[in-house]
Amino acid sequence: MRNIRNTFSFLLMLTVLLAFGNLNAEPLQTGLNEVKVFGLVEHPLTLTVESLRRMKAVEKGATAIVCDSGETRQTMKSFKGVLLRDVLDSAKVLMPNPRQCGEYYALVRSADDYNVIFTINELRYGVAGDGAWLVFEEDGKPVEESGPFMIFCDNDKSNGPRHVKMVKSIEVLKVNPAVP
Ligand SMILES: Nc1nc2c(c(=O)[nH]1)N[C@H]1C(S)=C(S)[C@@H](COP(=O)(O)O)O[C@H]1N2
Ligand SMILES: [Mo]
Repeated sequence: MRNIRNTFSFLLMLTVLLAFGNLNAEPLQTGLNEVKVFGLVEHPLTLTVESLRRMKAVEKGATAIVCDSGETRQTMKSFKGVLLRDVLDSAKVLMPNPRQCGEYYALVRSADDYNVIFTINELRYGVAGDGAWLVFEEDGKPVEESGPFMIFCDNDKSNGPRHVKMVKSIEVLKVNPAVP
């Protein structure tokens, strides 16, 4: 009897602890409070808002997310993020044969499986390198519905299609040849 009572009060305590523990957690909608960077990299990373703040974080002004149709889907007064190129440079892409540099890419995956690739070459040598941001703050606050992390390329002609909300991970991969 005593044992049963002890077990019961233990379970009750555990439930209360878990419930209040959750209330104290950051108010994130998706529960995705980190971005994993892995694959063909020397240093796999687990990025959080705090670790991104310690990187080369930049704040930029008013920006609109414009769909392929021309429709403006979202406007931001400002946003803060780290260049995807800088994220990949800190993970250090493993490329044993530099002649194959054109075959590497970063696959950005989201919680709802809307995924986008950026090639390593376009990030290093093209305009997307200066425009593809891993964003963790918008309008001076944590990114809400689309966050806590999103990636988009602010110099894309239409930046909606390569806007990835609820970013979960960034995988570095090399293309696989198709089987003829
Ligand atoms: N995770 C995720 N990101 C996404 C999408 C999506 O369905 N899931 N839709 C994309 C599209 S097509 C556009 S135009 C922009 C803006 O879409 P929204 O109006 O649904 O936010 O987000 C992009 N990012
Ligand atoms: Mo879109």
